[in-house]
Amino acid sequence: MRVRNVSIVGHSSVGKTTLTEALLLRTGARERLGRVEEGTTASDHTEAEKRRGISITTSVLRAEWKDTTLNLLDTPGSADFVREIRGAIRAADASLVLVSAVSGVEVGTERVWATADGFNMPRIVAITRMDRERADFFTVLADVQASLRGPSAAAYLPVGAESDFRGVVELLGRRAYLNETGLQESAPVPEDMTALVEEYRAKLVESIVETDDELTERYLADEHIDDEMLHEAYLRAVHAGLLYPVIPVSAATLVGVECLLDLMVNGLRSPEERGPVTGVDGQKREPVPTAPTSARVWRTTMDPFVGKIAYVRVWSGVIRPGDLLRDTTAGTDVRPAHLYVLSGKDLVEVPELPAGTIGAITKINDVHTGDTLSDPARPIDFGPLQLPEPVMTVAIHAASRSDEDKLGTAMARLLEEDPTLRFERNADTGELTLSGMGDTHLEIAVEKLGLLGVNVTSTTPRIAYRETVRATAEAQGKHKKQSGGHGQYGDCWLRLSPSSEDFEFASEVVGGVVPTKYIPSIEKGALEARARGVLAGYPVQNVKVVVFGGSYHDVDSSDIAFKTAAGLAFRAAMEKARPALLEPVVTLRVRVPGQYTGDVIGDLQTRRARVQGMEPEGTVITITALTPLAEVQKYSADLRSMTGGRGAYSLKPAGYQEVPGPLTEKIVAQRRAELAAG
Ligand SMILES: Nc1nc2c(ncn2[C@@H]2O[C@H](COP(=O)(O)OP(=O)(O)OP(=O)(O)O)[C@@H](O)[C@H]2O)c(=O)[nH]1
Ligand SMILES: [Mg+2]
Repeated sequence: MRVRNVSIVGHSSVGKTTLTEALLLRTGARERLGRVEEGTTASDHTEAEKRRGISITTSVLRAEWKDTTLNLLDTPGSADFVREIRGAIRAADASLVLVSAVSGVEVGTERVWATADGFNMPRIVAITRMDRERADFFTVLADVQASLRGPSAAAYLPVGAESDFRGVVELLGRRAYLNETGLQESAPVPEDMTALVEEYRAKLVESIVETDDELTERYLADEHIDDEMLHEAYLRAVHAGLLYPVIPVSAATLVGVECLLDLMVNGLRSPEERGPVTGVDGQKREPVPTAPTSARVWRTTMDPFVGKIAYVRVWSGVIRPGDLLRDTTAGTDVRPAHLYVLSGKDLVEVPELPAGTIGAITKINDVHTGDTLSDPARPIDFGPLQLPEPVMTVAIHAASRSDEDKLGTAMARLLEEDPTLRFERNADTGELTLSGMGDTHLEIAVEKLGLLGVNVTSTTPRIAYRETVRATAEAQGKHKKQSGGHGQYGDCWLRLSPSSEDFEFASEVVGGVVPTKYIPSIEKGALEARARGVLAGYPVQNVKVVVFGGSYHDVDSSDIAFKTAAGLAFRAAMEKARPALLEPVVTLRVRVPGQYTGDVIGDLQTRRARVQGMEPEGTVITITALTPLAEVQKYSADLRSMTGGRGAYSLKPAGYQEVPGPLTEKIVAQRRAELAAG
């Protein structure tokens, strides 16, 4: 069985879905070229995708070309959907990386390239949109070779460019393939290109020779290398990921598409050629039907009709309906009922899923994204998918009581499907928050809740401010109620001072002015009081509390009286200790193409950020800045509009800093109004 499992990856909107559509049309899997703008592509089949004109999930599209089955995994481009991208790259055997002939290498290109490196993926680079104005194959080729690590070399050159892009020249064979009549026809190399072809063919030959010791020797000894030898070495190198061939295409005019199909079938490795896969414990599984069964679940989704669908890549053995499989990640057993191969939204039932296939299984509810399924007699675990930390958070508010009751279950379903979402109650603000990879990601999650019958709204989360003291101050707290009968009496003096610890408590009471047995109650009182600072009722941190005086009453003093007295003393002392408001700060790392540096830094300065460093890398630059969290809660959308979707960022908590005076007044006033309004 000849199969090629290929993930189609690249920056947002570079043209992955459109090229997939072109590949399907050229192979006859589709009769008409669907268009993203019209919502008629095979890949972007969900309502959310059609409405937004972007891919949100990875679709598997199936096609046949020259006796080979192609499983094309069309991935989303946006970093919001990193789980879909990484899962697909790992489930396939090679990657087709798209780079725009107009805008070149972008942040999204770099990201998928690094992921493909992480999984040692052989790859082809397609420079697409060659029919667009300002398309420039040679500049972008140089950009690819300068910015993306590894051995990329042009294997094809374009004939014409922009609206005149009408074919490609295959360099090794010195043959042109022109699409002047729609379908591709082979032709001699145009005369005006012969010098250019020889120049780039020589570069390609050099790249091929470098991958093969015997050829290197012949080359250095100036011995003749015949075309067949060269071609075999070329295919071996592409198979093994020692050479990344670059080809120009246009998904809109289909020029170069047939050559790309040939390159995928002849150049990329099959599941068998990929060789054994290794489990976390070092066990290996041969990619053959006779080996013990093993598979990985690379994505799961909830289908309104068939329920949960688990997308699997079968690494070894064969899965048949009713087989008993061990989910080694969850430690449970599953028995798949129905098996399918996929093409867009269509599930085609099949009698088995042998090693090397990408398919789907239903009726296995306890299985999650990233799980390994294997023969219970020979269990193996391939380990979880490494996923980045969320970068954006919203507060979630249920629309009604009944929505609130349903929220937990519905959210659990979302989290099961998508491990890059995080749902929690913020310990400081008490808000329910949902974190994810970006604003689009979170919007879609809220939409999905709606589809599950739970109406919620999302808002910018409250900031968990803190308070502290900047000076040392002392105060007395006296709690005295003695109006006949058993009274209450507690009296203590507290000193508050700044501390590098979160909270410190000590006693400097001498002479028993406050009996030792009440000291813990004083500490408790101080601890309780620090939960609501005097400025705006936020928790107090970095404070040292010392009890150094007081008095007691033999009968009326009690733990509760001293706890109350301590609370009074704490607040009174804090008022005098130059209280300050603290805000959470984050380390923000922004990656953008160099030309946006000025805009991004200018914008960061309006967000009270402190730039800490800039690291150029090829055409992209990483800016690191310490930034108040309050200023970057909606950064995902802002960065997208500043850079036309060409930037990415991550953020990590980095402690607290003092809020500037005027802003403190504003926040305190707002908070006091809220507290007053209850
Ligand atoms: N002229 C021209 N337009 C193209 C080409 N490829 C894609 N486009 C257009 O570019 C836009 C984005 O194309 P998509 O195929 O959705 O891009 P994508 O990479 O799948 O986008 P995401 O899935 O959102 O990352 C659409 O308007 C396409 O019509 C091409 O080769 N030539
Ligand atoms: Mg797409």
